Amino acid sequence: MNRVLILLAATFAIAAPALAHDYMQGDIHIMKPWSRPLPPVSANGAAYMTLVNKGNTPDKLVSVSTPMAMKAELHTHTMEGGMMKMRRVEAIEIVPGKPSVLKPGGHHVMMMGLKEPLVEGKSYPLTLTFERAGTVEGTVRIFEPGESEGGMKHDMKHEEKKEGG
Ligand SMILES: [Cu+2]
Repeated sequence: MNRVLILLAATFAIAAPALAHDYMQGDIHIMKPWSRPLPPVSANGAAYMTLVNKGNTPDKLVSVSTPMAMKAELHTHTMEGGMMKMRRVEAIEIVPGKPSVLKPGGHHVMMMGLKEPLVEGKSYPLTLTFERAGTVEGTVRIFEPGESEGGMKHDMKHEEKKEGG
C-alpha cells in the first residue's frame, strides 16, 4: 500500500511565497512554521513553530497532517541515560500567556516517510488541529535556521522501532 502511495505522490512542495508567515485560528496564533532542509535520502523530517494562545482558555494541538509524509505525529525529546530520545506525545498544551515553542531538541511535528525531500527555499502545507480552536492549514517554509529560530546543529536518531522500510 505504501508503495502505491509513494508512486502516486505528486510534487507538493512549492516555491515559498514572500508572504507573512503567521496564522490565526480561533485564539491561537501560529508563528513561522519551518523545517530544516534535509538530504534527499532522509526518511523522516520535522517541523517547528511557535504557538501563542491569545485567549483565556487553555488549548491543545492534538493532531497534525501533511501530504509531504506518510505519517505526521507530535513528538518531544527526552533525555534518557544521557541520550536524547524522541517519543510521541498525544498533544501539545497551549496555555494563555505562555508560548509553546516547537523547536529542535524539544517538541516538534515528526514527519515519517517523507514523500519528497525537504529542499531549502521550498514550502509545503501542514494541517494543524487544535482541541478548541479547530483545524487550520498553514504553510511550512524550509530553510536552514539562524540563531533566532533556535537552530542548533545536532543529529538525532529516531528511536522508534519500525518494521520494514
Ligand atoms: Cu520526532
